[in-house]
Amino acid sequence: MFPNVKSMRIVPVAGYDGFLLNLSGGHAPWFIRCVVILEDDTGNQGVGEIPASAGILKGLEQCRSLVEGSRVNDVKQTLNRVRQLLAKDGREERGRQTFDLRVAVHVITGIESALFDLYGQALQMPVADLLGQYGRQRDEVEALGYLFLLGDPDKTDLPYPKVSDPRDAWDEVRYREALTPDAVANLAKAAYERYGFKDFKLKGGVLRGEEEADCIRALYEAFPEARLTLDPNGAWTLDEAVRVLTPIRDLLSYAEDPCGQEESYSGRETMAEFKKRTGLPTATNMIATDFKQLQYAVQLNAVDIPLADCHFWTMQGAVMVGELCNEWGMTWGSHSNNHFDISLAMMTHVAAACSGNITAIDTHWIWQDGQRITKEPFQIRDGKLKVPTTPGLGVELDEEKLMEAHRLYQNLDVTQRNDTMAMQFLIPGWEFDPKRPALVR
Ligand code: GKR
Ligand code: MG
Repeated sequence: MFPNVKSMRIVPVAGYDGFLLNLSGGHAPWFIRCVVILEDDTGNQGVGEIPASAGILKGLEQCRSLVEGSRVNDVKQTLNRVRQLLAKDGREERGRQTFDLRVAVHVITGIESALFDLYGQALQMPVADLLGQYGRQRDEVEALGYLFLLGDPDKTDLPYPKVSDPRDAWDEVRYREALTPDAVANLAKAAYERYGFKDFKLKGGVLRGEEEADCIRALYEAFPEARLTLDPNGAWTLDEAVRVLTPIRDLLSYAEDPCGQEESYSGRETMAEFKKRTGLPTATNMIATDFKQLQYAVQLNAVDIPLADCHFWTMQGAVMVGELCNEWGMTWGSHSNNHFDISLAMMTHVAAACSGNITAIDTHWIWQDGQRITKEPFQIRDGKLKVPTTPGLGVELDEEKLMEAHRLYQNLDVTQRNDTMAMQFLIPGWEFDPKRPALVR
C-alpha cells in the first residue's frame, strides 16, 4: 500500500547573488526561488525547487487540492490533473528576456519533482531510475563552468555579498568586477581549481561582440582542451553573429543563441542560416522551449543542442527531449538560472536519465555555493556531479536553512527577478533592449 500526500508547503525563498551581467542587465544582490515540500502520511518529505514569481506562487496554490490527499504512486494522474487545471489559463510565452517568464510549466515541475521524490522513497529507488524509458544512464553527470562578466558592486549602494575570509581563488574573484579577457580567464582558472571543470560557457550579450570574442580567445589560451561556448541570448543580428563568431569558429564547440528574432525572421530561421553560414553547431534555451518549437527548430535544422532545462520542460519532458535527441542524432544539454541545491539535485537526476551523449550541463551553482537549503548539497568535483543511489532525489531539507532563506525572501519583499535595478548605477536610465548588449549604450 502506497502512502498519501498529507500536506503541501509552498515556501518562497531568497539567496544572495553577485553582480552577474547579461543581456537583461545585471543580477540583483539576491535571487528568489520557490520550494515545494510534500509530506506523506509515513512522514517522508518530497521536495522540488522552481523559480519564484507572484504567478507561480498563485499557480501552486491553485493546485493544492489536487495534490493533497493524492496517492504517492498516482504521480502521473495527479500531474495530469494539475496540467488540465493550469491549461485553463491558456498558452503562455517565454518572453524576450534571457529568462523564461512562463508560469504553468514551472508549477508543474515543482509538484512533479516533489511527487517523484516521494514516489522514489516509497519504492526505495532514486528518481533517475524512474525517469524516461530507460531510467539511469550514467552514474556521474558532467557540468560546465558557467562564467559571467561581472559588474563592480562598489559602484552601487546595493548589498552585494562580500567574502571576508576567502577559502580559495574562486572566493577571491567571484564578487569583483570582471570585464576583460584576462579577468574572464582568471574566473575560469579559479573555478577550475575548485570544481575541476573541463568545459566553459561565457554569458555574453554584455560587451561588443568582438570584445566577447576576445574573452573566448583568452579562455582558449588558458584551456585549449575545453569545450567552449558563448551565449549572447540572441542579442546579435544574424550578420553580426556571423561576423563575430567566424574568426573564433575553431575555438568554439558550439554557439548558444548567437542570434534570434530579427525583422520579419523568426529566431529559428536566423539560427538555421547562422549554422549554414558558419558551420558552427548551435545550442538554445530560447527558440526551442517546448515540443512544438522543437519540432520547427528540427525541421529548419536550426539547433543541434536543445538546452532542455527541467524547470521549464518538466523533469519527464526534459528526459523525453534527451531521448529524442539521441534518436535524431542531436545532443541534449541543460540550461540553468540561479538556483539552490534542490534544483542542482533535480538537474542531476534528469541529466542522469537522458540517453545517448549529452553535453556538460549548465549550472549557476558556483555563484551560489556556500548557501544551501538541504543538509548536504551535491558536490561538483573534477567537473562532475555524482548521481546518488539513495531513494528519491537523495537530498534532505535543512529546516533551519530553509527558514533563513524564507525570512530573507520576506524581508526583501521582491516578487520577481529584476536585472534592471543594478544597471542604473552603471548607466542611469538603463533599459532592456533585446538587440543591444547590456553595456553598449
Ligand atoms: O542568469 O543572467 C542569467 C542568464 O542570462 C539566464 O537568465 C539565462 O536564462 O542562463 C541563461 C541562458 O543560458 O540563456
Ligand atoms: Mg542560454
